[in-house]
Parts: sequence; C-alpha cells; structure tokens
Amino acid sequence: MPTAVVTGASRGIGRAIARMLAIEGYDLCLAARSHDELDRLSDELLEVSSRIDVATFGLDVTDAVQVRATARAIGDHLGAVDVLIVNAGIGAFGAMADFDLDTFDRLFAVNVRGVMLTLQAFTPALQAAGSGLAVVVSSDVSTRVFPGGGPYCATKHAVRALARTYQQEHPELRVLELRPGATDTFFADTDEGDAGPGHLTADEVAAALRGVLRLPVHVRPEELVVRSTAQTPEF
Ligand code: NJP
Repeated sequence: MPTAVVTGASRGIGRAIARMLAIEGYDLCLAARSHDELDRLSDELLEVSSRIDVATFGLDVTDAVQVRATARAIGDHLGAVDVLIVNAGIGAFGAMADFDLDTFDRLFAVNVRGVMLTLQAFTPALQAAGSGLAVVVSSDVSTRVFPGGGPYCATKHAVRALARTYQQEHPELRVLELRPGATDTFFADTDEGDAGPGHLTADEVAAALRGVLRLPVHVRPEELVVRSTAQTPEF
C-alpha cells in the first residue's frame, strides 16, 4: 500500500485530497488541530475504502515540538511516507496601511513556519520511501500580488522559495508546488458553498493532483497551477 500524510486535513482542500488519496488506495495519516473532525473523516474514508488504514493526529503546525513528535509517531506507524501533503494554511486580507500585526504574525507562523517545520520533520520518512513526493500547497499568488493581498501573498512567495530550495537540497526527493487559484473552502472565515461562481471546488483541486500522483516515480512534477476559467489567465 502506498502511504500519505496530509496536514490541514480537517476541511477544505486537505480533506478533499485525503478523500482522493483514500480512493486511490493510500494508507493515510491525517493531521490538523480539530481532532474530532479528523475522526469523523476517518470513519467516512474507511467506508469509502475498507482496505486502507487511516490514523489521525491532533497537530498545530506552528508548534515545533508537536510537529517533530507527530512526524516521529507517523514514521513509526507508516515506516515510510510516499506522499506528504503540506497543506495547512490560513488566509487574511486587507490593505497594508492598517493590517493588524498579530494577524500578520499568525499568517507567517502557520503558512511559512508551519511549512518549514513540516518539511524538516518529515524528511527522513520521505527518504525512507525512496523517491518520496512532498506536495507543498502554496497558491496561484506565489508569483504575483494584488491590493489587499500583501501579507498573504508574501507568505506564499516565501512558501515557493522554501519548496524550491528544499527540492534543490534534496534531489533524491520530489517536490511539487501545488498552486490552487480561488477555491471554495472554509478559508479566510468563509464557509464551503459560500464562495459563489468562479471558484474551483476543493474536489477539483484534488482531482488535478490525482493525475500527477499517477505518474511513474521517475517523473519529477515540479509545479501544478490550477485555476478556474473565471479567473483572469496569468499567461
Ligand atoms: O482552507 P480551510 P483551504 N495547524 O480553512 C488547517 C491554500 N489556498 O482548504 O487546524 C494545523 O478550508 C485547518 O485545520 P484546523 C491555503 O493557503 C487556498 O482553502 O482543524 N492545521 C484546515 O484543515 C492553504 O495552504 C485557496 O483548523 C492548521 C486547513 O488548515 C491550503 O490551500 C487559494 C492550522 C485549512 O482549511 C488549504 O486551505 C489558494 C494550524 N495552526 C491557496 N491552521 C482558497 N481556498 O481560495 C489551519 O491560492 N490549519
């Protein structure tokens, strides 16, 4: 059985990716702060695919001690991690002039420090898999900016830099920067279903990733941008 870990699996894109991986037959370790949500998801996934194993871990990705302990526990449980989905993240938007600095620090703690800690902690488990794949969920804004998006875009530019540096420092692994456009999730204090037309669904992002995961392991997928046709093309 291939194995996968998903951070931020309790809702949104992470939950949709977890469902996709369950259907693809992966043994799963799911992490997020909302342990109850993960347990509900685990029951659902085991109904979808009774042949897989699903374990859940309460985890705040900003807490270095927790991230390292969880990575050790997952390494013991799975042995090796074929696919690591580094997905946990938050959004907050507003003009820089009066952007709340506590919110600014929180954005960087979850979106940047969380990614750094997760990649550091899971490197041995990815290496144990041979050519393990780290999927780092950044954003279509990891290469652009917009008014009201300064701090959030800055975190995603940083995530892109971390993902690319990690790939160069670990040529034995594969690193994919997954860059979703506007997606209907619980992101930035919205509710799934509220986003309206012009957004991708989380399942559509997961379906795009499924195509990449089916590639042979000698293929190094470096970047996947997936956006609704309602968004202005960047090309
Ligand atoms: O958001 P949401 P998305 N420690 O709120 C978890 C990127 N993205 O699915 O801890 C651990 O539905 C939280 O779990 P919990 C975005 O930047 C999105 O849209 O239980 N986990 C939940 O499972 C992010 O990187 C859009 O609260 C923490 C999950 O993260 C990724 O997609 C566009 C945590 C968030 O689920 C998934 O976000 C784009 C912590 N400290 C990029 N804090 C978009 N939706 O439009 C949060 O370009 N989580």
